[in-house]
Amino acid sequence: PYHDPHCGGRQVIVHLFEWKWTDIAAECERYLGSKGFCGVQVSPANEHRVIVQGGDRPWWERYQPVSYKLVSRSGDEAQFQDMVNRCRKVGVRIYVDVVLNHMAGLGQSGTGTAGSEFNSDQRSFPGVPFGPNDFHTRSDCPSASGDVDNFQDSENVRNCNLLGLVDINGGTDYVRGKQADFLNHLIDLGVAGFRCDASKHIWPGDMAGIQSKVKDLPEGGRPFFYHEVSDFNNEAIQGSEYFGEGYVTEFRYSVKVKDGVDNLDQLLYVYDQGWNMSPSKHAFVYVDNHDTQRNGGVLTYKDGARYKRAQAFTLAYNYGFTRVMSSYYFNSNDQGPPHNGDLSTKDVTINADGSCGNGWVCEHRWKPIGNMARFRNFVSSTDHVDNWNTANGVLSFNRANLGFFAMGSNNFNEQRQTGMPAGSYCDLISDCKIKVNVDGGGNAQISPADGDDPFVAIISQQGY
Ligand code: LAG
Ligand code: CA
Repeated sequence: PYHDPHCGGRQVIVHLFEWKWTDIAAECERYLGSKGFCGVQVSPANEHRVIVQGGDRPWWERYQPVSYKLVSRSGDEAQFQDMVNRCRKVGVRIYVDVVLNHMAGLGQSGTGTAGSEFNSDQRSFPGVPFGPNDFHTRSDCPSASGDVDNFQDSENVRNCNLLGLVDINGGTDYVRGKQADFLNHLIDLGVAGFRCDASKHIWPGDMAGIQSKVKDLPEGGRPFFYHEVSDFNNEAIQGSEYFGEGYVTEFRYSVKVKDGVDNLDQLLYVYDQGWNMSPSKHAFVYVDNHDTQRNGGVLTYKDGARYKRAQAFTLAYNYGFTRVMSSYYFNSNDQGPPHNGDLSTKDVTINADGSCGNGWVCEHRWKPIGNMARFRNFVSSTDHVDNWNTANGVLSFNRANLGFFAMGSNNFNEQRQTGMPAGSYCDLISDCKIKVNVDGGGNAQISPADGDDPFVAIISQQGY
């Protein structure tokens, strides 16, 4: 019931990490709408701590909520509303990262981004309001330190303080009501769903209790929910515990796809049931996210061509619901978004060649990534992958007779079976700079428009 993203059949969400609401609105209008993106995952929209260290504001201050007022580093409520409206006009929905497991860290007090006071040690958050009764107590948590420190014990994982962040008790009607009010307010403003932060640390029954108080969207249907749960088959908590509550992030996919980009035959097994990976209909998949791109073990924008291969393949293949990461350049893990002298976030600027400036990477504008959204939208009505071929280091396959995709590590020129009806098709990767001619037997000569981007993608959609 929580699996419809409500974006008219579109299939790709982009995480515009740390972008301001004004920039997201502009990006919907100038790029995302026309490229066929379903929606944008936005950084937490609610009031959070302000943390200044070494002349910078780390990105992670937004994972320390102070209240559910919609004033954050990305903008205020009026700007948020304007973003939702403008994106929606071009067919793009907003999905909000909601932090429901905890409030700010222990030992902290002061004023949040909306001016609300707070004191974590006293469990005092008058901006909600939450008080001591709304948090797990020392006796709820079996760990010696009070922190989450034993992932083999679900009481420890769910009742203790994650990273010292004071842990909300989602077991009461009051707390569930306050959190549902927050989500319902966002629905009133026109959002289509939620990325739920740290769901592993929230009892599935509490999550279900909150979600049952969340209303349908005004146009009908349940909001789209996807839950952040990392599961590598070695802890007490399994992603499958949350299947009833929405999609679940599939961290194992990011590892599998990294292994596959340099070993193309491995890619066929990227959904590895031997690893107990989630079935496609429950799996929320991505090459990297804002945490894993800092923690290592996955491909990121820093990997260049290999990253493009992993991301283009992910969008072409038939596994899961896909999210694309869009980053800013960083050297240290704590480094916040590009900022002005007063530490406010810099605007996203667009260069003449379509890339971004001011320190923003904009992976979603890289051609083999952004131009694959249309491909995934069109082929999603089939679950088939046919004519898998990895000869000469070039992977190609088709999705029934709807689309054909090929990629290599270098420029290539290959004769391939495309599975497509005879015709002349636009190469999506190059914005139709070249055509691919398929003969009556489904065969075509395949060569990228630009050897620096060794990909070809075609679809049998009218007009392409
Ligand atoms: C998440 N998903 O389940 C977020 O994706 C992840 O980015 C969040 O951690 C985490 N859960 C909690 O919402 C991030 C940073 C942490 C940071 C935390 C709170 O990765 O490093 O912790 O946000 O700001 C920071 C300090 C810790 C400290 C804590 C409390 O790094 O050392 O203990 O604050 O003061
Ligand atoms: Ca918890």
